[in-house]
Amino acid sequence: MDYKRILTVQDISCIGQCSLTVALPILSACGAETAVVASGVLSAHTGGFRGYAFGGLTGEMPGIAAHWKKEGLFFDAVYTGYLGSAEQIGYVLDIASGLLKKGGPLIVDPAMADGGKLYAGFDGKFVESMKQLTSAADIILPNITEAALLTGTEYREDIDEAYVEHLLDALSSGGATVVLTGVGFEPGTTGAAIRENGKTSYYTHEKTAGGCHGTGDIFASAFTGALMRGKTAPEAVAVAADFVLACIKNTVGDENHRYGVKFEPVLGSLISRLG
Ligand code: PXL
Repeated sequence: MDYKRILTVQDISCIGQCSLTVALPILSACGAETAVVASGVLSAHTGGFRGYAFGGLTGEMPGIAAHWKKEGLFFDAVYTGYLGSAEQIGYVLDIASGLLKKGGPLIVDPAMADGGKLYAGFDGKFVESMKQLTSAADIILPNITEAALLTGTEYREDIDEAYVEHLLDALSSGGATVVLTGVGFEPGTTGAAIRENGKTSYYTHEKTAGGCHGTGDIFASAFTGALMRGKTAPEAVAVAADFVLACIKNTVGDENHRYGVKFEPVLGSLISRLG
C-alpha cells in the first residue's frame, strides 16, 4: 500500500467531535500518516455551546513550518479545516507553497458557515481571506452556505440544478475541483455535486431527519483519506458520504449525545471499504 503523509490544519475542539478530534482518527483509519498544525484550542466547538474557552495558536505556526523545512519534511497533501484569522490563512498559504510535495493537492474545507449563517466569531473580512485560500486550492469542499459566501451569491434553501451549476462555475473558474456538499433536489435526499475538469456529477443518498454537528469535518476527512488512498474524487465522495450517513444513523435518537456524531464504532466499515 502506498503510504502517504498528510498535513491537516484545523483547531482542537477539546470536546465536540469535530476538527482535529475527528480528522486524526479518520485519516489514520484511511491508512495515512497524519501530521497536524492546530489553529487554536477551544474547550468545545462554537455551534451549540456558549461560554467556550478559546486560545489561538497563530504565533506557533511559522516556527513549526520553519522546523519542518529545516528537517526536510514534506507532505503528500495539505488539508485545511477551521482556521481562525486572515493571518493564519497567510501562514497556511506559506506552508502549502513550501512544504507540499510537487503535485500534491491542497484540499480546503472553508469551514466557516452553515445553514445560511457564518459561525460565531467570523465576519465578511474573514470570508475575503478564505477566498484567497480557496483560490490557491486544488480541491475545495464547501457546503452551500460557504459556496454562496465565497461567490457572492444569495444563499438559498430551495436549490435547483441551475443554482448549483452557478456555484460550481464560480468556484471552479480557477481550475480547482469542487465538491459541493448538502446537495439534494428531491425531498428526503442529500449528497454532493462534484465539478472536475469541467464536468458535473452527483452523488445522492437519503437524508436523515435530524442534522448533526461536525459532519462536514467528518466528510472532508474521509474524502481526503480516500483520495490519498488512490480513489478518484467522485469515488472518494461516495466513500465519505456513505460514512457520514452511517455515522449519523449511529447517533440519531441518542438524546444524550447532542454535540457531534458517534463515528468511532463506524470506523471499521471505513477501513474495510478502503481495503
Ligand atoms: O465543525 C466545524 C467547526 C470546527 N471547529 C470549531 C467550530 C466548528 C463549527 O461550529 O466551532 C471550533
